[in-house]
Amino acid sequence: MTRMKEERKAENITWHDGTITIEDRARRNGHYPAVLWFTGLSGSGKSTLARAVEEALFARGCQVYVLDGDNVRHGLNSNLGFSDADRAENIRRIGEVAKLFADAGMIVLTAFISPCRADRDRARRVIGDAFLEIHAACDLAVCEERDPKGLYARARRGEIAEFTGISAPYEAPEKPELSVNTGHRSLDECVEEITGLLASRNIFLDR
Ligand code: ADX
Repeated sequence: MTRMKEERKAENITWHDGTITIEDRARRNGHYPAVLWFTGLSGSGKSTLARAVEEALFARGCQVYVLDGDNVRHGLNSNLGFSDADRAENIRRIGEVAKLFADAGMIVLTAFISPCRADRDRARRVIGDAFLEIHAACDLAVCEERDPKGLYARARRGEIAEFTGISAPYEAPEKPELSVNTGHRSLDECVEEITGLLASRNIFLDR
Protein backbone atom coordinates (compact mmCIF):
# COMPACT_ATOMS: atom_id res chain seq x y z
CA MET A 1 0.00 0.00 0.00
CA THR A 2 1.46 3.37 -0.95
CA ARG A 3 1.11 6.43 1.26
CA MET A 4 0.83 10.18 0.79
CA LYS A 5 4.05 11.48 -0.72
CA GLU A 6 4.13 14.70 1.30
CA GLU A 7 4.54 12.72 4.54
CA ARG A 8 7.84 11.26 3.34
CA LYS A 9 11.24 12.90 3.41
CA ALA A 10 13.14 10.17 1.59
CA GLU A 11 13.15 9.99 -2.18
CA ASN A 12 13.99 7.06 -4.43
CA ILE A 13 12.40 4.45 -2.20
CA THR A 14 10.15 1.69 -3.52
CA TRP A 15 7.40 -0.20 -1.71
CA HIS A 16 7.72 -4.03 -1.74
CA ASP A 17 4.77 -6.23 -0.84
CA GLY A 18 5.41 -9.68 0.66
CA THR A 19 3.80 -12.88 -0.59
CA ILE A 20 2.25 -13.95 2.73
CA THR A 21 -1.29 -12.64 2.78
CA ILE A 22 -3.46 -11.39 5.62
CA GLU A 23 -5.53 -14.58 5.10
CA ASP A 24 -2.41 -16.77 5.45
CA ARG A 25 -1.60 -15.11 8.74
CA ALA A 26 -5.20 -15.28 9.95
CA ARG A 27 -5.31 -19.05 9.28
CA ARG A 28 -2.08 -19.49 11.24
CA ASN A 29 -3.24 -17.33 14.17
CA GLY A 30 -6.93 -18.23 14.25
CA HIS A 31 -7.90 -14.57 14.02
CA TYR A 32 -7.61 -11.48 11.88
CA PRO A 33 -5.50 -8.54 13.04
CA ALA A 34 -7.00 -5.65 14.97
CA VAL A 35 -5.84 -2.49 16.65
CA LEU A 36 -7.81 -1.73 19.79
CA TRP A 37 -7.04 1.93 20.27
CA PHE A 38 -7.86 2.88 23.86
CA THR A 39 -8.18 6.58 24.57
CA GLY A 40 -9.05 8.33 27.82
CA LEU A 41 -7.78 10.47 30.66
CA SER A 42 -4.84 9.46 32.83
CA GLY A 43 -6.28 7.14 35.49
CA SER A 44 -9.31 6.23 33.37
CA GLY A 45 -8.27 2.57 33.31
CA LYS A 46 -6.84 2.25 29.79
CA SER A 47 -3.76 0.26 30.80
CA THR A 48 -5.61 -1.92 33.32
CA LEU A 49 -8.28 -2.69 30.76
CA ALA A 50 -5.80 -3.30 27.94
CA ARG A 51 -3.85 -5.74 30.15
CA ALA A 52 -7.02 -7.58 31.16
CA VAL A 53 -8.13 -7.88 27.52
CA GLU A 54 -4.62 -9.02 26.59
CA GLU A 55 -4.82 -11.80 29.21
CA ALA A 56 -8.26 -12.89 28.03
CA LEU A 57 -7.19 -13.00 24.38
CA PHE A 58 -3.88 -14.71 25.17
CA ALA A 59 -5.78 -17.38 27.11
CA ARG A 60 -7.83 -18.13 23.99
CA GLY A 61 -4.67 -18.51 21.90
CA CYS A 62 -4.52 -15.11 20.19
CA GLN A 63 -1.34 -13.32 19.14
CA VAL A 64 -1.81 -10.20 21.23
CA TYR A 65 0.38 -7.37 22.55
CA VAL A 66 -0.11 -4.13 24.48
CA LEU A 67 1.65 -0.88 23.59
CA ASP A 68 1.37 1.26 26.72
CA GLY A 69 2.01 5.02 26.97
CA ASP A 70 4.14 5.02 30.09
CA ASN A 71 6.21 2.06 28.80
CA VAL A 72 6.74 3.33 25.25
CA ARG A 73 7.84 6.67 26.65
CA HIS A 74 10.71 4.82 28.39
CA GLY A 75 12.11 3.68 25.04
CA LEU A 76 10.94 4.36 21.49
CA ASN A 77 9.45 7.72 22.48
CA SER A 78 11.88 8.68 25.26
CA ASN A 79 12.78 11.86 23.35
CA LEU A 80 9.19 13.16 23.56
CA GLY A 81 7.48 15.20 26.27
CA PHE A 82 3.92 16.48 26.61
CA SER A 83 3.79 19.56 24.36
CA ASP A 84 1.11 19.43 21.64
CA ALA A 85 3.78 18.68 19.03
CA ASP A 86 5.39 15.92 21.08
CA ARG A 87 2.05 14.28 21.85
CA ALA A 88 1.21 14.39 18.13
CA GLU A 89 4.53 12.72 17.29
CA ASN A 90 4.01 10.19 20.12
CA ILE A 91 0.68 9.17 18.62
CA ARG A 92 1.97 9.27 15.03
CA ARG A 93 4.73 6.79 15.88
CA ILE A 94 2.39 4.54 17.82
CA GLY A 95 -0.05 4.54 14.92
CA GLU A 96 2.75 3.40 12.63
CA VAL A 97 4.01 0.77 15.08
CA ALA A 98 0.47 -0.53 15.64
CA LYS A 99 0.06 -0.79 11.88
CA LEU A 100 3.21 -2.91 11.66
CA PHE A 101 1.91 -5.21 14.41
CA ALA A 102 -1.40 -5.48 12.58
CA ASP A 103 0.39 -6.21 9.28
CA ALA A 104 2.19 -9.00 11.15
CA GLY A 105 -1.25 -10.44 11.92
CA MET A 106 -1.48 -9.53 15.57
CA ILE A 107 -4.13 -8.02 17.77
CA VAL A 108 -2.50 -4.94 19.24
CA LEU A 109 -3.91 -2.87 22.07
CA THR A 110 -2.67 0.70 22.46
CA ALA A 111 -3.13 2.51 25.78
CA PHE A 112 -2.28 6.17 25.29
CA ILE A 113 -4.25 9.20 26.43
CA SER A 114 -4.14 10.28 22.77
CA PRO A 115 -6.05 13.45 23.68
CA CYS A 116 -6.21 14.96 20.22
CA ARG A 117 -8.95 13.82 17.82
CA ALA A 118 -6.93 14.70 14.73
CA ASP A 119 -4.02 12.53 15.90
CA ARG A 120 -6.33 9.56 16.54
CA ASP A 121 -8.02 10.11 13.19
CA ARG A 122 -4.65 10.01 11.46
CA ALA A 123 -3.90 6.67 13.15
CA ARG A 124 -7.30 5.46 11.94
CA ARG A 125 -6.43 6.46 8.37
CA VAL A 126 -2.99 4.80 8.54
CA ILE A 127 -4.32 1.56 10.03
CA GLY A 128 -7.57 1.29 8.09
CA ASP A 129 -10.35 -1.20 8.85
CA ALA A 130 -8.42 -2.93 11.64
CA PHE A 131 -8.63 0.25 13.76
CA LEU A 132 -11.19 0.09 16.56
CA GLU A 133 -11.38 3.11 18.83
CA ILE A 134 -12.35 2.38 22.43
CA HIS A 135 -13.10 5.25 24.77
CA ALA A 136 -12.24 4.52 28.39
CA ALA A 137 -14.99 6.87 29.48
CA CYS A 138 -14.45 7.97 33.06
CA ASP A 139 -15.27 11.35 34.57
CA LEU A 140 -12.34 13.58 35.41
CA ALA A 141 -13.58 13.67 39.03
CA VAL A 142 -13.31 9.86 39.27
CA CYS A 143 -9.83 9.81 37.66
CA GLU A 144 -8.72 12.56 40.02
CA GLU A 145 -10.17 10.75 43.03
CA ARG A 146 -8.32 7.56 42.03
CA ASP A 147 -5.09 9.43 41.17
CA PRO A 148 -3.08 6.16 41.07
CA LYS A 149 0.23 7.92 40.37
CA GLY A 150 -0.44 11.05 42.45
CA LEU A 151 -0.11 13.15 39.28
CA TYR A 152 -3.45 14.98 39.50
CA ALA A 153 -2.56 16.28 42.96
CA ARG A 154 0.80 17.47 41.64
CA ALA A 155 -0.83 19.03 38.56
CA ARG A 156 -3.32 20.89 40.79
CA ARG A 157 -0.40 22.22 42.82
CA GLY A 158 1.08 23.51 39.56
CA GLU A 159 4.02 21.09 39.69
CA ILE A 160 3.21 19.45 36.34
CA ALA A 161 2.55 21.69 33.34
CA GLU A 162 0.12 20.80 30.53
CA PHE A 163 -1.49 17.95 32.45
CA THR A 164 -4.37 16.42 30.49
CA GLY A 165 -7.75 17.31 31.97
CA ILE A 166 -6.28 19.97 34.26
CA SER A 167 -4.17 22.30 32.15
CA ALA A 168 -4.23 20.57 28.76
CA PRO A 169 -7.28 19.50 26.73
CA TYR A 170 -8.79 16.06 26.22
CA GLU A 171 -11.00 15.67 23.13
CA ALA A 172 -13.34 12.74 23.69
CA PRO A 173 -14.07 10.62 20.61
CA GLU A 174 -17.28 11.51 18.78
CA LYS A 175 -17.94 8.13 17.21
CA PRO A 176 -15.77 5.48 18.88
CA GLU A 177 -16.43 1.85 17.94
CA LEU A 178 -17.03 1.33 21.66
CA SER A 179 -17.30 3.45 24.77
CA VAL A 180 -16.75 1.55 28.02
CA ASN A 181 -17.78 3.14 31.25
CA THR A 182 -14.65 2.38 33.24
CA GLY A 183 -15.87 4.63 36.04
CA HIS A 184 -18.91 2.49 36.86
CA ARG A 185 -18.59 -0.94 35.23
CA SER A 186 -16.48 -3.79 36.60
CA LEU A 187 -13.27 -4.78 34.85
CA ASP A 188 -14.78 -8.14 33.82
CA GLU A 189 -17.82 -6.41 32.28
CA CYS A 190 -15.57 -4.06 30.31
CA VAL A 191 -13.41 -6.97 29.06
CA GLU A 192 -16.54 -8.80 27.92
CA GLU A 193 -17.77 -5.76 26.01
CA ILE A 194 -14.46 -5.57 24.19
CA THR A 195 -14.19 -9.26 23.30
CA GLY A 196 -17.83 -8.96 22.19
CA LEU A 197 -16.83 -6.12 19.86
CA LEU A 198 -14.07 -8.29 18.34
CA ALA A 199 -16.51 -11.16 17.86
CA SER A 200 -19.07 -8.88 16.22
CA ARG A 201 -16.35 -7.69 13.81
CA ASN A 202 -15.58 -11.32 12.89
CA ILE A 203 -12.00 -11.05 14.11
CA PHE A 204 -11.98 -14.65 15.36
CA LEU A 205 -11.94 -17.53 12.86
CA ASP A 206 -14.02 -20.60 13.67
CA ARG A 207 -11.78 -23.29 15.04
S1 ADX B 1 -0.31 11.24 25.33
O1 ADX B 1 -1.07 12.44 25.69
O2 ADX B 1 0.91 11.58 24.55
O3 ADX B 1 -1.13 10.23 24.63
P1 ADX B 1 0.69 9.13 27.00
O4 ADX B 1 -0.45 8.18 27.07
O5 ADX B 1 1.82 8.78 26.08
O6 ADX B 1 0.15 10.62 26.71
O7 ADX B 1 1.33 9.30 28.46
C1 ADX B 1 0.47 9.63 29.51
C2 ADX B 1 1.07 9.24 30.86
O8 ADX B 1 2.20 10.04 31.13
C3 ADX B 1 0.07 9.50 31.96
O9 ADX B 1 -0.65 8.34 32.31
C4 ADX B 1 0.94 9.96 33.12
O10 ADX B 1 1.37 8.83 33.85
C5 ADX B 1 2.16 10.53 32.46
N1 ADX B 1 2.22 12.02 32.36
C6 ADX B 1 3.28 12.75 32.75
N2 ADX B 1 3.09 14.05 32.48
C7 ADX B 1 1.86 14.16 31.90
C8 ADX B 1 1.10 15.27 31.39
N3 ADX B 1 1.56 16.52 31.41
N4 ADX B 1 -0.15 15.01 30.88
C9 ADX B 1 -0.61 13.76 30.85
N5 ADX B 1 0.07 12.66 31.31
C10 ADX B 1 1.30 12.86 31.83
